[in-house]
Amino acid sequence: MKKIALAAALVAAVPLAATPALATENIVVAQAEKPTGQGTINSIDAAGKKLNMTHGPVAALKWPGMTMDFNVAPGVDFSALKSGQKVVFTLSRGAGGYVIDSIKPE
Ligand SMILES: [Cu+2]
Repeated sequence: MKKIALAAALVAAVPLAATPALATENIVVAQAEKPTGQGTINSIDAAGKKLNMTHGPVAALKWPGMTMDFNVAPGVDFSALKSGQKVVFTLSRGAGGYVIDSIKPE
């Protein structure tokens, strides 16, 4: 009877061991589908690679609409953008929080 009890304990342990791998997969999926939003640019700091925007809700991050400053990822060309313009954008997570990694006129 003792052997059977040990086997049952080993089987029961397998799902626990698999849990970290599943969690990692979920994180990869979340990164592949970038949070997307719409907004209106209030001001642009091209040299500082920043802008201020009033954006609508970002469902993927459960963000409500708000006005805030954003850092813009290196390599993003926003020279065609201007204050007052309506845009669509995607975000990616950087070391200091979310940054705009693509942005274009709506
Ligand atoms: Cu915000």
